[in-house]
Amino acid sequence: MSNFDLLIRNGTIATAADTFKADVGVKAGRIVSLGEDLGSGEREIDATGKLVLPGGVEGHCHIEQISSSGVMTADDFYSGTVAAVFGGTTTVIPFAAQQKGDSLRQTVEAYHECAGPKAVIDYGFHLIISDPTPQVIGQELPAMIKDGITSFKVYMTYDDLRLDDYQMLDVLSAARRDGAMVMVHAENHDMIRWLSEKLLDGGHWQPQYHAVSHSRAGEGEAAHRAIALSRLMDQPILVVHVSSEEAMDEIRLAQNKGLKIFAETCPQYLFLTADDLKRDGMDGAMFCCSPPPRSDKDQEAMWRGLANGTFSVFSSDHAPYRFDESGKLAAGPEPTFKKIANGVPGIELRLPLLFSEGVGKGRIDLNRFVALTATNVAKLYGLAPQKGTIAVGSDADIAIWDPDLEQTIEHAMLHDNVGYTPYAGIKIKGWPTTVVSRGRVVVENDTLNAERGSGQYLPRAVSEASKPLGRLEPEMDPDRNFGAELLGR
Ligand code: DUC
Ligand code: ZN
Ligand code: ZN
Repeated sequence: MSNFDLLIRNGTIATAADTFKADVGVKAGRIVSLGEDLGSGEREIDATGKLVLPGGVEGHCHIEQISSSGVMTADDFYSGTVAAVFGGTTTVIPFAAQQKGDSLRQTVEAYHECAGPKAVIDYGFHLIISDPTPQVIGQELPAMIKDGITSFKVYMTYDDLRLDDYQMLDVLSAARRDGAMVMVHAENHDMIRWLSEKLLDGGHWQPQYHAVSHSRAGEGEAAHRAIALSRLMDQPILVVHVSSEEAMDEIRLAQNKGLKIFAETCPQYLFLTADDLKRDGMDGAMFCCSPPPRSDKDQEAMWRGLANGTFSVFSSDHAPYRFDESGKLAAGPEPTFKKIANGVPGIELRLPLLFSEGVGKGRIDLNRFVALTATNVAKLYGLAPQKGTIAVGSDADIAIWDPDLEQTIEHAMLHDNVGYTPYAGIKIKGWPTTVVSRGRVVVENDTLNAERGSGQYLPRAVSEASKPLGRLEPEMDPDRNFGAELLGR
């Protein structure tokens, strides 16, 4: 009689803290034992020479989402989660995006209907708040947080999504009341609008001008402003998809002052530059995302921020649009840069790219890799310790890596529905060849063994990270001022 449903033997385990040799015993979908000579399993995997890592937790991806200009992503919850799991990710937290006028419950129910029958790995949702009415802030948001949607994204730009500073304060105050994490897309809307109009007036409509219109100064300014709003409300934020040294420096400065400002960067800011948007004809559209890829110097800064802890998480911001009339070119064969659907795919390559160029080239160590791609994501978004680590009691979500497998990236090796990858031609070393989700061996020998709809929905807890510092500005301090009223207590 076997002790375990699954036993992974002889591998090298890495968590966010340690690297050690041990066997992993799995029963009823959870890790129940770590140790030497653990006995036998119904199913055994020999991981000699392999790395046994927590499955990745993807904290920023857009799946089966209609963009604010009405374009549907190429990936639905089946292809999106299949692509994720082949790249070593076992949990995704995509967005349920509120359209103006919709209630948050309506919004989330619609995404449940899409995800439930299709997802092959476990998933939660962040909300995107585009319409923070008093009803949304006062009733709907607290109810959603209690239901386990404990994080939401707000935008400082995009015509149909952006919140002004007053609305941002309303959202931060609601987050403070119930302990939710606020993710901020930080770019200065009017700087983008002004630059775009001037560029278009001058006949500069091609994809490359997208990068010009989304300036570093505008990203840095918005990051600074978001931090000031967070400081006034004493409510942590997470600045998503940081692309520029300027924005990163603002974040580092705030962190050095002891503020709870978290930050994320993404593969497009390590591997692409604004020059990619200058490729022939409309090809540059394949690299248009916001914020845009920038310079070699900014790339180096992002690597520095990953190594020194400025960034807590590394996400793909997978926003998949095909390079055709269903996606990037929905507005016509030669749209102006303003009309190109924003976003790049990356859900499957997120981990292999960072592993190869980060761990493989000595820029970050293996434990930091695990922290950035799994453990910190789970902690920030209320999924720890169920997800994001290898520990007794955690879900058996495990990626077994061949650290020596060398490949040159091409789209044919990927499982998304996008038809291209911006990372084609890059040589990488290391790939997760066997992937386990809640104890099920879902990927092995390049084959998927998971039914549509077998992923489970994850209601999430309120995270420690989203709790206020308790360090109130004098203006907000109840003992000295009107703080009790201002903070709604
Ligand atoms: N920018 C976003 O803010 N979201 C999706 C993709 C993108 O490029
Ligand atoms: Zn964004
Ligand atoms: Zn995004």
